[in-house]
Amino acid sequence: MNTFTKHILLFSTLTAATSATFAAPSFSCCATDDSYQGRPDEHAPISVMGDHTHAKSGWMMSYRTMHMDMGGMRYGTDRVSSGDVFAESYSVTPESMSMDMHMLGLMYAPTDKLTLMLMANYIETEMDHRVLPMSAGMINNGSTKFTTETSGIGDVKLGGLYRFYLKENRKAHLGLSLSLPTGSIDEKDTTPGMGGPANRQLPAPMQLGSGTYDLLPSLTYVQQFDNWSYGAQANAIIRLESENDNGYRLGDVFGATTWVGSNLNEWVGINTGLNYTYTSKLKGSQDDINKTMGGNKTVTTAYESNTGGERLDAIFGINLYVPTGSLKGQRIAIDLRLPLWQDLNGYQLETDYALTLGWQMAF
Ligand SMILES: [Cu+2]
Repeated sequence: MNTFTKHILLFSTLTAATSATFAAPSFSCCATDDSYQGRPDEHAPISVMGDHTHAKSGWMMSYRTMHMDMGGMRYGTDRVSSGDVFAESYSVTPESMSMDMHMLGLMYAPTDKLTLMLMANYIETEMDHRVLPMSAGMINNGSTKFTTETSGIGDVKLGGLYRFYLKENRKAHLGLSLSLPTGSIDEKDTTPGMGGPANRQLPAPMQLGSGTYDLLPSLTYVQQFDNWSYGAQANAIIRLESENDNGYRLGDVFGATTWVGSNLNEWVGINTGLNYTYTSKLKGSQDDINKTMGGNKTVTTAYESNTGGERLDAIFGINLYVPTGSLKGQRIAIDLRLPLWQDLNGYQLETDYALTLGWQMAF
């Protein structure tokens, strides 16, 4: 936990320095319904979901695209090589993975206190693997490399945000969404195995959905000052079923995020934050995934011992807001998440970065 404490201290110093450096224009303060609208820092960094509510009869459409890159394996907090993974009797190890997610969102507020949300997404993944050279002839036509890909719609989420607290420049809301198992968990691609490469079921990290109904609760607090604001959110993903149709359920997730936003002028805001995520292990055994092959283990992603862990990310973002004119109410925002620390269970790919770009239009 020592590293963790150091990161927290570093972050506090950074954010304090940021807010002090960027003295920005004055906005009417603060979180009463009208004056709260229309500031770049009215929204959190774009990768934070369910961060804001809308005033009665307000609508918002949004599109976000997220690109995540993972490269190199880890065991706990240590980087390991493909050779290290093979030394643990695995025949195949992932080397890198990328994920692109396109998210369409709709928000509508029937009352000042309640905002309804709907989100659908489209996911594309790609994973590069290395095969134990000694086994390559037998399971992969002699090649030590292969790549798997999947794409399709993910899990649809619907729910609401309820603002239960609003006082001067402080506000808080509770969120509750249900994730429907609309994403496929039956994605296949060509992978090595006994008898050579063939179209086979892919492990859970490459699947497009959880395969279970999941509950997504959240609690968000925001305090707003003349030129800057800060917020905090706790959220979770709780799997409502003990297993999906393929004999497993993904781990539960608990997340905590804090951010500070500062307005440089009426239409540009910068923000920075920290996100901590804990994911528990996958439960159950993945059906149709081979776990032994000629006395060796197969691929690391087939085993539940190589799932779950903790991660701390730094967030750096820019929010653009159009305050007047025909494009009034539109926002474009970008943020970058960089892991400061990751402690993964077993052997897993480490995350290098996640970049999110989004467009939002309120009407
Ligand atoms: Cu919104």
